[in-house]
Amino acid sequence: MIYLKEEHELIRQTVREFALKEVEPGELERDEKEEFPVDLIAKMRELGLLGIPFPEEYGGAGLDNLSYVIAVEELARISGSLALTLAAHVSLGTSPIYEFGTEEQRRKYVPRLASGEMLGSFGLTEPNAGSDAQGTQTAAVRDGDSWVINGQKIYVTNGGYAGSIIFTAVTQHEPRQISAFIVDAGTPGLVLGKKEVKLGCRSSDTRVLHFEDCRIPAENLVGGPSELGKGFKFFMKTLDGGRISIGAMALGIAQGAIDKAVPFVKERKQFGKPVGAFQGVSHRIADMETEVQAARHMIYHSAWLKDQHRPLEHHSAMAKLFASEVAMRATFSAIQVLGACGYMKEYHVERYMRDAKLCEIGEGTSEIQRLVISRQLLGRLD
Ligand code: COS
Repeated sequence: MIYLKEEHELIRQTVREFALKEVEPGELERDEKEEFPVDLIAKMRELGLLGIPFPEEYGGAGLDNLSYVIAVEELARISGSLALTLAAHVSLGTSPIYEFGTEEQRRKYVPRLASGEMLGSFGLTEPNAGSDAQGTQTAAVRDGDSWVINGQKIYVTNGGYAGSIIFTAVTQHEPRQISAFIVDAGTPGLVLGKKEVKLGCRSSDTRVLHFEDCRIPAENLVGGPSELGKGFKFFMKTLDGGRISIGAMALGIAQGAIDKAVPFVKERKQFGKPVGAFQGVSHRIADMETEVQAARHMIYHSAWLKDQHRPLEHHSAMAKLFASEVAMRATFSAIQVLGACGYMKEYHVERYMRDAKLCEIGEGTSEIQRLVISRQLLGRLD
C-alpha cells in the first residue's frame, strides 16, 4: 500500500506477535469473566504501545497516526476489548490534552499517559446527552481557585483504571457554554459508579462516574482561561480523530473474522470436498476480503490526513461508518461459514461479532456518522 513504510510493517509485526502469543490464549476466559487485563496493559507499556503518536519529549514513541492505527488494527484482530482500551486511552484520554491543553497541562499529564504510567479516559456521554452531545448537564461552577463539579458521565471507557479523565461541563447557561476539564483519579467527590456489563468488548472497562461537589483546581480548565467555552469543539475535534481508531478496531475485527474463516473452509469437508469449494461459501469469503481491503484504504487514508493536519471530519466519519458495517457483515459471514462451530465460543467468531457491534455505536452511532457526512455535502437543512 502506498502509505506503508518499513516502520509501519515493523509495528504491525510487533503487535501481531504480542497479540498472538500473549493476548489470544486468555481471551476467551477474560471475555467470559469480564476481566480487565492489567498484566497485558503493563506489557503494552513495555512495548511502548500506549503513546505511539506522541513525541518522545512527551513520553511517546514519536511515531505517526498510521502506526497507531495499525497497532489498534492488529490488537483487534485478536481482542476487540484490548483494542478499545488502547483507542480510548490514546485518542480520547491523551490526545485532547496534548492537542488542546496548556503547556503546563501537557507537561503534567501527557508524559505519564503516553509512557503508560497511567491510563487516560474521556467523559462526554451523560444520561441525557448521548448523540446530542451538547445536551451536557454536568455543571462546573467557579469558586475561588477551584471549579466545583456536579453531575455524572456514563459509559466511560477505562473509567475504573484511569489516572486522569478529561470531561465536559456547562460553565454558563445563558448563552450556553461548555468547557473541558481534567480531573485526577482519587479527587474527593469523584465517585466511581458501577461497572457496566456489556454485550461485547467485555474485558474492557466501562463505568459510570459521579461528580459530587468535586473540587478541581482552576488550572485544570483545558487550554486555560482563554479557552473557556471551547470544550464542545475540543471534544468534536477529538472525536474526528477517535473515530479513525474505532474504524481501525472494526477493521481488525473484520480481518480477524477472515483469519478464522479461511483455514476453516479449506479444512472442513462436507459432501466429499472442502466447504470452501462451494460457491456460496467462496463468494462470501471474496466479499469479506474485498470489503476489508476497501475499509483498510479508508482508515489508512484518514490516518494519513490526520498526520498531514488536513481536514478530517467527514473522512473519519465515512471510514468509521464503512469499517464498522463491514465488521458486522464479516463477522456474521464468518459465523455462517463456520456453521455450528461459528456459534460456539471456542471458535472466537461469535465474540468478534459481539465486539464489532460496539464500533457501530461508540464514538458516534452510524446514524451520527451519516449526519456528519451528509452535513458536509448538504450543509444544515434543519
Ligand atoms: N470540529 C470542529 N468544530 C465542530 C465540529 C468538528 N468536528 N463539529 C461541530 N463543531 C462546531 C460547529 O462548527 C459549531 O460551531 P459554532 O457554534 O461556532 O457554529 C458547534 O460545534 C456546534 O456544532 P453543531 O451545531 O453541528 O452541533 P450539533 O449539536 O448539531 O451536534 C453532532 C453535532 C451531532 C455531530 C455531535 O453532537 C456529535 O458528534 N454527536 C455524537 C457524539 C458522540 O460521538 N458521542 C460518543 C462519545 S464516545 S465517548
